[in-house]
Amino acid sequence: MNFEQAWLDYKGKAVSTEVGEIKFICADVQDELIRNSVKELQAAVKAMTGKEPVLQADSFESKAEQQIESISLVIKEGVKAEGYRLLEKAGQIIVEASDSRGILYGTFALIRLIQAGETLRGLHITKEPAMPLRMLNHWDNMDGSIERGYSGESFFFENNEILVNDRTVTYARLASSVGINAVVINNVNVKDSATYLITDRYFDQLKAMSEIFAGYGIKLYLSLNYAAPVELNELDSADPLSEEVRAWWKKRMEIVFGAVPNLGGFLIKADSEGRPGPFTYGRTHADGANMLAEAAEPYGGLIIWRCFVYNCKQDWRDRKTDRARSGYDNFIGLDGTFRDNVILQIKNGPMDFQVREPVHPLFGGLKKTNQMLEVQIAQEYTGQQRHICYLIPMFRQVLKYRTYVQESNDTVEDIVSGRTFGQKNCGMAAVANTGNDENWTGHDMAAANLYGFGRLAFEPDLTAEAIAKEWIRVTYGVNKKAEEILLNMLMNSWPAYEKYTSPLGIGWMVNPSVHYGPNVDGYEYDRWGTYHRADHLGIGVDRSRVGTGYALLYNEPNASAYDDRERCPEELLLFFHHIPYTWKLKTGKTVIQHIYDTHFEGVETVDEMAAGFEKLKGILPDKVFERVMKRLSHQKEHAREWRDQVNSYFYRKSGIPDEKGREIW
Ligand code: GCV
Repeated sequence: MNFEQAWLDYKGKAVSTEVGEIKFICADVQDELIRNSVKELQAAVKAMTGKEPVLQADSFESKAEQQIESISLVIKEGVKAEGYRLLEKAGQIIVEASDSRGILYGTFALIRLIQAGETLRGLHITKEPAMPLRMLNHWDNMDGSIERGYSGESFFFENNEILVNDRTVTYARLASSVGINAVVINNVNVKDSATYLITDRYFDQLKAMSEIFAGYGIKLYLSLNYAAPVELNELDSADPLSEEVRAWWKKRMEIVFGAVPNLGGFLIKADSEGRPGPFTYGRTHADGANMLAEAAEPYGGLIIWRCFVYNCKQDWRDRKTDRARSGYDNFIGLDGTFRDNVILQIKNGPMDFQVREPVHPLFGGLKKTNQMLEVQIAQEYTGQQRHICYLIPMFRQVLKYRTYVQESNDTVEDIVSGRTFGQKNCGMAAVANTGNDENWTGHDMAAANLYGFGRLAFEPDLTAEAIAKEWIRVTYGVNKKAEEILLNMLMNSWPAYEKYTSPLGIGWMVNPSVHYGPNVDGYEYDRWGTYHRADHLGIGVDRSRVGTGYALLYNEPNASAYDDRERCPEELLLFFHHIPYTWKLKTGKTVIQHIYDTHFEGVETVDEMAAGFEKLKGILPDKVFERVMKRLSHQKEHAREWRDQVNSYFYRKSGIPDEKGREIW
């Protein structure tokens, strides 16, 4: 299948005027990453100017200081690992870094500047990545399907085989161009053939893939089946304290790390949604994770252990069990018991990637454990890449959230960057939104989330707006009108989606299993622990001290604020409290009126987005325009469906009419 180059399509892009003069690239290309940096630069400059710069080994003394004639890639101490410096001196552009990954990131940064038409004169920029691990988690299955995939099939797997081809290389280029340095290629729900990824059935292809990744500074990771010794028919137990099981994993790790160079380690979903884990043997998550970590340790391997553990067979009548508590309750008592090469991977919120959730209380709860933040750019609950929903503003809010785990350096960003506890094994992972669609992400606008995630993990101080602007420029060139319209669409998209879907932090209200489209009671009488508890008087889950007590899992002052319905941030009000429809919000509106108003407003914003986008006909490539327009018309219609179902449901429950007398069914 054909595929596009997304933001690495350099043709026809606006260019800094100085670039036309670049004749030479100077670099010592012993290292593959530097070779790839040079290749990228040559291709970029050629596509943008028509002239390919010549590679020369020696550094270049500019003779004509008036022009910028060369770009030099230089390994030099001075910037932190993986960081880079960009300088312009007497007509020479220098990309400096202390390692070759830094050179690669610096090169891509330079290309971005050129694409965005920035001047290169007087360039003096130093950047160092905030987070050590900047990771993509693909939920790709080996039959080619993708769990929660909305952009076609997998480009890693097909018919239980691993695919290694041109697309692998372009993928690696795209990922590394935004600073991604780790990729898990298979679904965390490891079943069937995927269990065999750690056997010689797949080593040749894995090796080939991992070598391509290595050339772009990316470590390959695999999701692991916790019960592999049993499911591979080699042992009859996976008990983490059994000597036989421990020896099995030691041998297995020796074999896998020996066969697949550049393997970073493993991601594990255990005792969650039917996946096997140490609970089967009466053991803890620490027992399980540490067993694997000990086995992987000689090879520098990391064990990334997910905290998404909850009872998915709850009785909806039970008001005491609270799914939101479960990640915390399962892991907090294990703080400090994990080996140094274990990282706990924690979803941004305690439920499951809803349009609005509080920050997971394990951030700020755990003090002696390596932690990673998991977000989802696959838009499972946020419009499935048929609706526009630019998620970087949400991720940034999560990163900037103060946990009060200590007086300063206490934000989620501080924790996952290693600043809070001095940990080096930490970072941020996103569930990927790619597939084998021509444009990689199904919705062209969803590429902003892929791009933005990498950029944010590298530089969390960039604003969501700055990232969006940058993405627009590098993808569609510098065009004022396109920038204004697309930026507006992206920045309004998450607020709009929140408005026309579930209100005030309550979440869910989607069709079970597919998680698309409105169904207010879809999960109300189900076993998944995801309820809104609406009756004729009010709505919301009481998670205060007199409810499930979840609010008190936070450090002060967050705990008291969440616990108190008067002080609870209103966007989370129904997550924490059961509130009467007549309750007055700070805007002066009642909860019910807020529900009606936001649902009408959300739809209006989508209409405005679509009207704005229509003006880009002839400005964006036709193909892109058609694809986005088609999705926007679906979004317009589908947002109305959300609005009407949610508004009608609450009107019928409460019997309270809309003050503005609009049509409610
Ligand atoms: C990979 C949610 C999704 C599942 C997913 C799970 C997880 O429940 O709906 O498809 O499984 O999260 O994160 O493990």
